[in-house]
Amino acid sequence: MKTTFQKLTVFFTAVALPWGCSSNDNPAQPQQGLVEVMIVSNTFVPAEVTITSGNSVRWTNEDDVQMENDFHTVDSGTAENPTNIFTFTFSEKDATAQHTFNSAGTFPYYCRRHGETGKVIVQ
Ligand SMILES: [Cu+2]
Repeated sequence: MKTTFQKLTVFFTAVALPWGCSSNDNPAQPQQGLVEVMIVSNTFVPAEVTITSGNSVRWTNEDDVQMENDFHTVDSGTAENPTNIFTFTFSEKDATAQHTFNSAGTFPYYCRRHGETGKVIVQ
């Protein structure tokens, strides 16, 4: 009886492991409320966020652009095809801007100064 129980324990541990891994890593799960994106070293972090329609993304510039007389932008669309839904310029550290996404879709954006890109997926 004890031997059977031990075999069952091993069996369930083995099958439960892949499920545990997948539930810890689910990038498609939409975020609610105000979702934060940082601009760090000319990179959007995270570069892709998934939110539910009606929620907002807030970008914060963490780069010390003021000292270098530089800036970042968050412009909707791509450098080849700007969509002019939103355009923000960040000319100092800790500057923020936010946009509320009220319709589903995939919204790429980019910095027209350096070319870094990001994406908001609205579900
Ligand atoms: Cu930039």
